[in-house]
Order: sequence, then C-alpha cells, then structure tokens
Amino acid sequence: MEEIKVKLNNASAKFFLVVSRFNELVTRSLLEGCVDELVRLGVDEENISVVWTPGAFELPLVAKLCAKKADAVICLAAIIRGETPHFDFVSTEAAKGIAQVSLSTEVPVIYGVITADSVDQAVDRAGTKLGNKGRDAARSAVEMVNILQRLK
Ligand code: INI
Repeated sequence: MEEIKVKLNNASAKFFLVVSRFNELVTRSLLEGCVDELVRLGVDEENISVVWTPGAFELPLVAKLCAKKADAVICLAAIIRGETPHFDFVSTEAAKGIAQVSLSTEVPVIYGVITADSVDQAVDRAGTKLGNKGRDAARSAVEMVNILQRLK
C-alpha cells in the first residue's frame, strides 16, 4: 500500500493571499495570522503577495488571476450575518467560486473564510478564543502545495 503524507513546510513555494476589506478589523487579524504561520512553516516573506478585494464576493475572480502566478492562493474574509439575505448570497457565491477556481486551475485555492452570526463570533475565530482561521488556512495551503508537487 502506498500512502502519501507530506511534510508541513516549504521554503520555495509562492503564495498569493487574497483578502477582503469588508470587516477589515477581522480580516487584518486573519492576514497577520496567515503570514506569521507561513513564515513559521519556512516560507520566505518575499514569496508572499497580498491583494485586497472590496468583499468576499470578489475573492474568486481575483483568486483566479492570482492562481496564474502562485503555487497556492489563500482567500481570507469574514462574512457576518446581518438583517438581510445578503449573507447567504455572499457566502454561497464565495465558497462556490473558490472551489471552482481551484478545480479549473488545478492550483490550491484555500477557503480561509469565516462565516459568523455576529462580530464577536468572527473575532473569536480570528486570533482570540477559537484560534485563527488565517493560520489554519496557511497550514492547509502549504500541505496542499506539497501534495500537488508529489502527485503531479
Ligand atoms: N462582504 C464580506 O466580505 N463580508 C460580509 O459580511 C459582507 N456582507 O455582509 O455584506 C460582504 N458584502 C460585500 C460583498 O462581498 C461585495 O463586496 C459587494 O456586494 C459588492 O459586490
């Protein structure tokens, strides 16, 4: 039986981080956690580029263009439920779009998106009580780059 398990570090891969400016208080913390974790995993800061988008809805298109230049793209956003159905439209399209970009480009596009009912819940997942989803996204990105390098 062959079992593929890859290491969780990579010194030479290039990462594009696509970050939503909507709920910037939260997404800046996701970005900080993500960059810090990438560097801890051996990624050279020179190999990290950051692109800001207006909101989560715009992540897929920008991620698609970034995928042409990167070994992995990490999408970071915070979608917080409000009084309108906007939350459902934005979160569905962001998730669907990110998955589509990854499958069509064969570049890992990581879903580092918090969906929460309140700002407090989002903050909990952006570096306080419940970890930092940006850090989790960094680890997933490095692992996926290494898996693809092994499989291709
Ligand atoms: N974008 C987010 O990233 N988070 C949200 O919580 C959010 N809400 O709730 O509206 C949001 N909306 C903006 C959207 O992503 C687009 O930028 C906008 O609709 C323009 O296309």
